[in-house]
Parts: sequence; C-alpha cells; structure tokens
Amino acid sequence: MNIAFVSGNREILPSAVVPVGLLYVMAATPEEHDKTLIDLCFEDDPGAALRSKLAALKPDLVAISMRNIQRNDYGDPRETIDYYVGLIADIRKATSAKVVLGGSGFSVMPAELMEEIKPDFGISGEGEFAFPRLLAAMENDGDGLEEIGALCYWNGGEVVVNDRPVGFLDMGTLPFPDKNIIDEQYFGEFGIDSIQTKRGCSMHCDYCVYPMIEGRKMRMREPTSIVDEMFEALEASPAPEHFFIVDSVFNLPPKHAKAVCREMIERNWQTPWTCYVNPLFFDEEFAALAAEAKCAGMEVGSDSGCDRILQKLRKGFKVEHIRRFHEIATKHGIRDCHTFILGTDSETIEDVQESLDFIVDLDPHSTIINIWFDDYELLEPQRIEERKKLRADIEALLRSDKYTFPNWSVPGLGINFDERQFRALRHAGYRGPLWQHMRKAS
Ligand code: B12
Ligand code: SF4
Repeated sequence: MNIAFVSGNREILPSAVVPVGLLYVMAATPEEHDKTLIDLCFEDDPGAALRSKLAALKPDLVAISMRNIQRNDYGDPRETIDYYVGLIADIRKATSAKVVLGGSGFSVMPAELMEEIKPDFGISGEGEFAFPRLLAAMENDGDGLEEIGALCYWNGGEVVVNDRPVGFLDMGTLPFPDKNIIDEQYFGEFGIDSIQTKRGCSMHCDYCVYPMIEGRKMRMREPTSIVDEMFEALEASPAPEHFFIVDSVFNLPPKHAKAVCREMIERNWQTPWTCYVNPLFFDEEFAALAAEAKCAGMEVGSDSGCDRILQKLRKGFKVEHIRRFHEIATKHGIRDCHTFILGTDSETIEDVQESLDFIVDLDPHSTIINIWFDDYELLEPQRIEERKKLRADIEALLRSDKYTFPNWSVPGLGINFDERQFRALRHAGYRGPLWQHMRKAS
C-alpha cells in the first residue's frame, strides 16, 4: 500500500516536538509498503498543504496522528477537535483513501473522538503492534478486524471499540525512528529530540491518563539500544542539541533509570537532557548518576503543596517528598521544574493558596501552574459553567503581585509564556526546555 503518515500537531509552545510516536509507527510498518511523512507543524495553511500533498501522492491509506487535545494555553478547547474535523474533510476532498486516526490525544477518549472526528478507523494506545495488523486485515478484505485489540471502527453507523486484549509491544523489538525525514526546524530552531526508554507507569494517580496510552505494565528497553538510538540521532543534520526523555516517569523503576545513566556515562555522552521524575523514587544515587550523565533538568508533576489534595489525587507522595527532591536535585546541579494543577475536584481557594505559599517557600528553579481542566469539559460545557467561580478566584490570585515571579509560568493566562518571549530566548542562544533559562534570562 501507498501510505501517507500525517502528523497533525501544530503546537510550538513551549517548543515544537518531534512527532516521535508517528515515526515509531512508520518504522514498525513493514517495508513492502510505501511510506511518506506529511508533517503539518510548520505549514502556513495546513489544510491546503495537506490537500495538495495528498493529491500528488495518491495514497491508498492515510494514517493521521493526533498528539494533543488540549492546547498549551488551555485556550478554547473545541479548537483542536474542530481542527482535526477540518483535516478529515481536507483528506476526503483530496482522496478516497481510508483514514486511520491514532496518537496520545486520540487515545485519551477514543470512542468520543471517533464520533466527533469520524475517521474510518481509530487505534488507541501504541500503534506499532495494531497498525500493521490493521494493514494486513485491510488487504484481506477486512478479515480479522475484530481480533485487533483497541481498534475502533464503524458498524452500521455505530462505533465499535474492540475490547480484545491490546497486546503490548516487546520493547526489545522497537525499530529506531528515522530522524532524517523530519522538518529541519525541529532541530535547527528548537534543538530538542525525543527519546523513550520504556513504556508504562504502574502508579495510580487519580486523574492521570498516561496508563491509558502506554499501559500500566512497565516495559523497559535495553540501555545499550537507547544510547545507540541517541548517538544515531546526533548524526542528523542539523543535529539536536538537547534530548527529552519522554517516559511518563524516568526514575521508575529506579534500577532501569540508573542503568541508562550508567550506559551514558560509560559511553561519554555529552549532550544535555531533561526528563520527568517522581519524587517518591528519587534518591541521591540517581541524582549523582544523572548529573554525571549530563542531565540538565528534571520536571516533576508536584501538582499540589497541600497534603490533603496530594492524597486525594493519589499521588503517593507528600509535600515533604517534594522538598527532599528539590534539595537533592539542587545539590547535584540539576534544575527542577514543578508543575502544579490548581483547582482539582474538592479543592477550595484556601487549598490553592496553601499550594501557592508552598511554592514561594520551596523556590524551585521554575514553576508551571495550570488551572485544572478535565478533558471531558470539552464535551460537556455545563461542567465549565459549574467551575467558573473557583477558576476566576484562582486567576485573580495568579495575577496578583504576591504570586508574580519571572520563573513562574502560567500558560493559561499567558504569564511568562508566549511565543515572542520564547523566540527571543532562542535567538539569544538558549537551548533545551526554556524553563531552564527563565531565571538567568530575566
Ligand atoms: C513527554 C511529553 C511532553 C514533553 C515533550 C518533550 C519532547 N521534546 O518530546 C513536553 C513537556 C514538552 C510536553 C508538552 C506538551 N504536552 Co505532553 N506529553 C508528554 C508525554 C509524557 C509523552 C509523549 C511522548 O512523546 N510519548 C512517546 C511516543 C512514542 O508515544 P506517542 O506519541 O503516544 O505515540 C504512540 C501512540 O500514541 C501511537 N500513535 C501515535 N501516532 C499515531 C498515529 C497512528 C495512525 C496510529 C495508529 C498510532 C499512533 O503509537 C505511538 C507509538 O507507540 C505524554 C503522556 C504520555 N505518557 O503519553 C504527554 C501528552 C502527550 N502531552 C499532552 C499535552 C496536552 C501537552 C501540551 C499541549 C501541554 C502540556 N504542557 O502538557 C504540550 C504540547 C507540546 C507540543 N509541542 O505538542 C497530553 C496530550 C493529550 C491531551 N489531553 O491533550 C499528554 C497525553 C499528557 C496529558 N496531559 O494528558 N509533553
Ligand atoms: S506517576 Fe505520573 S505518569 Fe504515573 S500515574 Fe502518576 S501522574 Fe501518571
């Protein structure tokens, strides 16, 4: 088959991210198929670009990746869904090929997004396993469709979501994604590559959708293969100047994370990198190894500075663990960025204030503050209405002088978070996630 792989993502804040999920799916698609990447990230008119590229390519199948539902500024939530509805309309205008939708955004609520966006097929969760099986079934007149776990399709006007076991990929068989086919702006302008060392998170934090995308069972890659892939990525031109380890939580399990760091140290890895960590599994030994392996920064979903809320969110850690993480990371010269989500269910404005005072006292290198938004608010506007008062009170606090700092970003309110500011930082030569430079630059 002649397959067009389309990356729909156009979010460039805080930085444009390589469509690594789609690249992995492409790499796992058997070589007997013709594969072309169409990336809409930097197109001025994505719909027109898509139509003209598809008209020239004449594909038999269009596989489209939807990475995000939410936008970084948490602006009008309908916009992303409407954008994908528009892309499907563009595809239908240009070709009669069937359309398959996948990606982390799609995986968060596949049945609802099938109804909204109306592709012919949807695959939730990892695609390397299910997508080649879908191709085989399509070449076999649809035989075996019902056997493919997590496949969504239409039957008599209704969405069917197969509830067969999904079947997880053996991470040892993961082919390397081809970074030579991506737009040169990813590395030339933003400079950051993505690398994944494992899939799955075994924790049970209340709101978290990550296990829906990657599963709960943690599946590790061999450290040698991970570092081989990183060295291979450095051969791209222009080469990446920073890596982001895209694992849900890198330091879980600790043994794996330490083994990856040891492999980097042994092979004299020199390019800085950033990862997500969980304070619960964070220890001195890991911090020391990460620093020696050139870790520049760690991001942590601290979420709240109030133990009652942390417990409610089932985070598994307390405020004291956040403090401990900050102290150890700082001691080893690793910058820390804490994301807080204010106004979750049952939270009062007093709890929110407790969190804000906690951040002032902790004084991490950087802080990103979001006001809680449930993905389902997109589909149920009355839920937005119910939460209006608390949201307004939180916004007032965040705009007050008491809680305004140059290293605190509030994407939803555009506070220390806008494209012009970030572009200026990049032009001034700052590289990697820009939160790492907000203090120095301000
Ligand atoms: C790492 C990460 C980041 C890093 C990225 C760093 C970097 N340089 O890559 C940072 C911190 C910058 C970031 C920012 C944002 N992120 Co983020 N991020 C993640 C995370 C943890 C991993 C993403 C990743 O790369 N995974 C590895 C790849 C291999 O997996 P994948 O993309 O899911 O692809 C697989 C499948 O989805 C599927 N697939 C993908 N495409 C296709 C296509 C087809 C046809 C098929 C069949 C299958 C398929 O197969 C792939 C391989 O198995 C996810 C959560 C998670 N655990 O998934 C959130 C996540 C993707 N992010 C999310 C969001 C919202 C954002 C932001 C908009 C806001 C924010 N700050 O969170 C920005 C947008 C940035 C941008 N430019 O797009 C959401 C998206 C869903 C939603 N609710 O909207 C997620 C799911 C987290 C969440 N909050 O729920 N993010
Ligand atoms: S540790 Fe992180 S990735 Fe895992 S369930 Fe909790 S919030 Fe989600």
